[in-house]
Amino acid sequence: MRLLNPQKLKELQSNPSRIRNICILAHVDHGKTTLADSLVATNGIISPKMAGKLRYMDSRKDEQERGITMKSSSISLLHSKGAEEYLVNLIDSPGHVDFASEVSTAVRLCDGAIVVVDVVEGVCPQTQAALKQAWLENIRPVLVLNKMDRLILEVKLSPLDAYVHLTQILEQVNAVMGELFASEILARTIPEKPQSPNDPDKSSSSLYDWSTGLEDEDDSHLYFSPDQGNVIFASAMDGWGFSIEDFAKLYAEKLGVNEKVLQKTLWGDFYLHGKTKRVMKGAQEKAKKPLFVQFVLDNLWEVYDTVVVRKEKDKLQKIADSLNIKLTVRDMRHTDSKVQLQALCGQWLPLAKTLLDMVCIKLPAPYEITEEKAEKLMCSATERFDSLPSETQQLKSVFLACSSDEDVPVIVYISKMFPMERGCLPQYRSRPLTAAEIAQRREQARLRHAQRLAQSHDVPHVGGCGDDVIPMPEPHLLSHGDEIKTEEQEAQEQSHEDVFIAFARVFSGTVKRGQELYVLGPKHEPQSALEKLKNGEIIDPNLTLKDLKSGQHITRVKIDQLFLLMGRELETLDSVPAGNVLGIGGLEEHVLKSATLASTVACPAFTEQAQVVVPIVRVAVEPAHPQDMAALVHGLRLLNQADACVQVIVQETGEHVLVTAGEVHLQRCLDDLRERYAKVPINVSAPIVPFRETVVVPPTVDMVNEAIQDQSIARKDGDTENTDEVITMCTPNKQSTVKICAAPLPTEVTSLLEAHTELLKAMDKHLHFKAGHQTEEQSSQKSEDFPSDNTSGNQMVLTERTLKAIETLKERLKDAFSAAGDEWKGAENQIWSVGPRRCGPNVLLNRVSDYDRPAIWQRLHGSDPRLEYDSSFVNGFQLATLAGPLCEEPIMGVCFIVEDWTLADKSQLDLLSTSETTSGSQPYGPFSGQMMSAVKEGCRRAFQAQPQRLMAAMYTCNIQVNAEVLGKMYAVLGRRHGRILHGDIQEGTSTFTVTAVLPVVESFEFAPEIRKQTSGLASPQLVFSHWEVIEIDPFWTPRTEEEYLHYGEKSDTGNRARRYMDAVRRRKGLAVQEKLVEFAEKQRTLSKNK
Ligand SMILES: Nc1nc2c(ncn2[C@@H]2O[C@H](COP(=O)(O)OP(=O)(O)OP(=O)(O)O)[C@@H](O)[C@H]2O)c(=O)[nH]1
Ligand SMILES: [Mg+2]
Repeated sequence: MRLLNPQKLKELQSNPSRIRNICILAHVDHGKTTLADSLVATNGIISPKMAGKLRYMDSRKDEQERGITMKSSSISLLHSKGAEEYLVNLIDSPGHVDFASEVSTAVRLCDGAIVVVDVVEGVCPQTQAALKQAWLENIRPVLVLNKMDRLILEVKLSPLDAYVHLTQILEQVNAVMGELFASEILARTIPEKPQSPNDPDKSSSSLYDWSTGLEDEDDSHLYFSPDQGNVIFASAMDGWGFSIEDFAKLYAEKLGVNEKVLQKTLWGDFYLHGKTKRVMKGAQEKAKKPLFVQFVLDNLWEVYDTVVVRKEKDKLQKIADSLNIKLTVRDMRHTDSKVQLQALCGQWLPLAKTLLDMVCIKLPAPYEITEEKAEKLMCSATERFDSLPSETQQLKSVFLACSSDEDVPVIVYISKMFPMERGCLPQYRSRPLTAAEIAQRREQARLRHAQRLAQSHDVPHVGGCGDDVIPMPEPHLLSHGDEIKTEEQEAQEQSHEDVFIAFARVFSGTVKRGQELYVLGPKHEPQSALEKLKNGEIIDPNLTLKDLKSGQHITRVKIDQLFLLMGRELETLDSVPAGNVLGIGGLEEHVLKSATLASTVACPAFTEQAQVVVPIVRVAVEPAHPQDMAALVHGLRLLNQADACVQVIVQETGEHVLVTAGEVHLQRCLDDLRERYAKVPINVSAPIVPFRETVVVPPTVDMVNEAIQDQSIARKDGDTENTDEVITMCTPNKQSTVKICAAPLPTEVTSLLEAHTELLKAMDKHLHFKAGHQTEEQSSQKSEDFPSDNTSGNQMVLTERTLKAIETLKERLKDAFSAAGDEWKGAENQIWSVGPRRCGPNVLLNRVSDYDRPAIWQRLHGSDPRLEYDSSFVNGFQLATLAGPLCEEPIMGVCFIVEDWTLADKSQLDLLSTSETTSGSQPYGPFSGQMMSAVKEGCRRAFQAQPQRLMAAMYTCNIQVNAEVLGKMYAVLGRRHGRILHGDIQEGTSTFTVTAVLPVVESFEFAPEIRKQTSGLASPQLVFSHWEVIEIDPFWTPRTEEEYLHYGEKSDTGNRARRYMDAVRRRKGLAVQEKLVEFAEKQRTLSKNK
């Protein structure tokens, strides 16, 4: 029974106040999909009896098998709240960190979220991540405290203990919200008067009192609290859930207390005074039962005790009667007591109704989109909204209006493309035949039968004549029959083919079939597009994505298929008004992963979805049979389109590399590739894990913790050339000399740079942009670097906030440098460049006494002749940091200090270059190139002159284990070079929550192993956390007596860093120093000995 009929759907869709777009967010396994089942069951799509078991939204086979959700999917539900009807577009999202990008795609389309927390596990890393994502997208959350049944049956808490436990969990969730709020306020607070950089009193910004901003802001609306009506206590599996309101209503009558009062006091430190029957404060102090325990939890515990533990059926009947609930005879007879419990609680405290009611009341409708959110969608955080062209700025009001009128611009955002078997599309689905069609088919069948009969009569007669003529059926019949067959076959084949459906939301206007819209790619910029259009350029309607040249981001498309998303199915629609989530077909050729559809090119591309996971696990793939290469390439293309997080890279070597978020994600990608997209067997390389290279201060103890007497021993022996730390490099034509040395950057500086990559990128882009656009005159006029006035028009694109962030970063770097020691003082003003890619965690420091070059904070200006080659110098440094000498992995945390840079006279240089060109022989190539390679080589050698180390990417993981298997878990972690950061026992249980770090390179098969070792009790979530130095010199071999004693002559167990390094070098085809045969012995031939 479907409650949604097309007419009603249309009505609801065009009334934004009756639409709610929501998603369910939580840590993995906290019960999102189970909860979604309950909601889906209210619409009769699945039977209420199956709700919680079916996990309807997990439509993929592997999702069902593994029991985890891997993609976000949407379903439209009808909900009646009293007389009002609502259309709820519900998106179920995955909780596993590997699929965090799917959460981003879901959150982008929603206005509200249901955050689910397992009350036994509490707030977990992904809960925090989900709350943060919701926060960043400005969507309002409500909270479901799920799995309450586990507190009763599994952990066996008393109602009072459970109450205390629940308050703690609420506190944890609210702490996360508070933190988000505080960080937002701190980032938003700008010092009252933006200071111009020439302000002598510059340092006062660091004295700004941050706390004032926090105190002024009202944050009470932000927190979850049952008395605010935004918290539900539930057991999704048993199908019940309630809010404080439900019980307040119930008891207001019974106790004769005002309902409003009860609503405010049923949760919290209140108790009922026995004699006066009045609600009093201070339950804890007076050791009284809080109201919540007395009236809510006690009852629940009692029901579970009676029905599930003691299984007293007659008492169950009594409870049912007292609650006015009818239990069917069938339920009562059932041997599984959970069935009776579900029947009872499902009627007593209906989860779906309570939750959907709350969604309709507490979560905003699409037209309530805030101005802040609209700006956030249209303009990235580092740029100023008012730097957008005025046509674009005007569109903000269109977002806010959420109107579906004919004359407003159409704006649709596509957050991902998802695959669907063609056969599942409504137009291919077999539908029940109408009576007329059945009659027609019957008639056709009768005709065919009659003809066949007639022929069979004819055949013997013809044959009897001895004629060779073979009876042929009527020509038109034959062709008709054949046609049917081939058509059917084709349809069969086609039905297994995948088509891509865009997962989208209409933000303004109405999309209709047949309408023509612009497809704006993620890099589209309205400014340049508008200019081009004004210059008479038109966009060819036949263009598709693959025809686009660089700099082009727009195609045009005629909308052909619109769908209502119904979980595993789609329903065809003719038009969709603003505020709705929908599916759009036929855009494969136009959209790669995400895009904006609009009726005007003034619409900006929506800002990128927050990427929360760092894709870190790579593999190289190749077809098992070389002739399948084309199929693999095609498959990779489809996979890339279908998955927001996956990256497909073709390396220079021709290798196809897949970059994925983690092991589970990788596995899913490979399965998809094999079975769905490429449909050919493929070979997969061992996972490729990135490393970083760095230098450290010379160690003082050796591998067996003995003090090193002679520092030169610690260095590579025999390498006399490298003992000098300052490297002098000359360009091949001897016109320029640089002196460079390397040193480890203070850790604080490295982490600051690492944390502000985006900011550095924005700054670099801005400075380059400005440098490129400014005339000599302008640049000499303006000495300030980031003018905070808006006089320079559209060139001034960085927001106040970004400017302030840059200022803050500089201040913090200054602090970090001065804390690191005297030799670093003032280094922030000597930063020549950061790298690699002009935004990385390495610094090029200008300590050339006579080269007065502005630091990165400012635009390049001055008259030094060396400035001409400055960019070559910087590029040399960028190249050097991109691939280090150990195994060509990027460098991290290294400071390259340039001590000296001399350049021959300009006249001499000019002379040289002209003589080179005239004579036609350029022995060393252009000078800028020479400069670049000299710097690159200098950096590399300076790096090698220091004690070098590899850095490994580290995962953190939270593991919840029972005390009994704790030892085994430690053993597994130890074997994989992991470390425990801290471990806590959870109150009232024997469960330990352990936080550990573990190198990514050692993490493969970690989850299955730990599950095996702990008999399935622990299942870790691995999240990339940071880079860590591996404390072993990759070139180390035993040198001292003790080391020989401890590690043996070959030290084949000791050097982990060497092993990693060699593996990388081997993979990259670099030379590896190793002996294939060591201590060779002549082998005996066994057979001769017999
Ligand atoms: N005891 C109990 N178990 C529950 C409850 N809700 C869900 N579960 C169980 O928890 C497990 C995970 O449930 P799912 O609904 O798949 O969890 P999920 O949050 O969708 O998981 P992902 O999508 O993989 O992140 C299943 O085995 C459910 O049966 C509940 O209220 N009580
Ligand atoms: Mg799920």
